[in-house]
Amino acid sequence: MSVISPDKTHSLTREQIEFYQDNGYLHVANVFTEEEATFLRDEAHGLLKRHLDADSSGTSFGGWGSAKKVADGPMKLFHCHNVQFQSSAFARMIVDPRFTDRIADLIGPNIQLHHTKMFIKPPEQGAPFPMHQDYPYFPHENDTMIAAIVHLDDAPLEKGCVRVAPGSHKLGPMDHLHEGGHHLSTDEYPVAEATALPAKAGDVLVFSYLTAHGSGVNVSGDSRTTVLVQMRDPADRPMTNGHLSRGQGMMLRGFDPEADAGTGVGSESRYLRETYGD
Ligand SMILES: O=C(O)CCC(=O)C(=O)O
Repeated sequence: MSVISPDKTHSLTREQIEFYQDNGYLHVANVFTEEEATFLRDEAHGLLKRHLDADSSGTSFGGWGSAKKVADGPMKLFHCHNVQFQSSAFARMIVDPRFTDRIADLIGPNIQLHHTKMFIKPPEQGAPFPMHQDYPYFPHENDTMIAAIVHLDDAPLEKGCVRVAPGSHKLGPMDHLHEGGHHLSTDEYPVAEATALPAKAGDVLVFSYLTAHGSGVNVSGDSRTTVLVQMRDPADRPMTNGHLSRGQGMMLRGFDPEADAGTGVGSESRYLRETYGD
């Protein structure tokens, strides 16, 4: 199968699309093969090792400040944004039609990258995420923003798998507390009571940026390794200038109908020009 082709080669079923519309999330199994997931996992852990060897600041941290409201004790999380600039394996992963063709059934034919984020939740003390919507981090006019979490190893319950509040996307933007990251009240929305979504290596978990989600502590003996890809319809405009990042605006599928960046070497996207001027 050629990946450079106008053909749409992968689709979600009608049931999957309706499930996503009703619940605000979807678990798509086997998007990538086990072998591919193993290769990508090795790339992720290699990348982490390079960062730790170089003592890169921020790679290792205690999780969001608000994680302390979910669990006691010292917690740890490894993370890295925009991994496609650090390993070509991830550049290929985010434009793979097995991935993007299915996302197109939810966003539309044109898919634009917002950012990517690798998380490695280390064994035994992998930090949790309190329940939250992603909306407060980067609100957009048409709410097309979707996160897809690509699982590079198995994420059973004990590894602190992702959890969601099904149907919460229909509530619109919810009130968040803004300490140690934007998050919902941990009393009103305890992460332990949300629907757990254990996943296998190669599975992709998709949810709207309005779907409340979080995850528990990794209490297992193995790391939980994921790459989150945040994507939008290119015609959906940001309402704030926050959360800009390298690579934002890259087309993963289709084209940008409003592209006006010009042809020169300084062809910054319209988002960057609106933010920083010409
Ligand atoms: O990977 C997880 O466990 C949750 C990540 C998350 O909630 C986020 O990045 O917004």
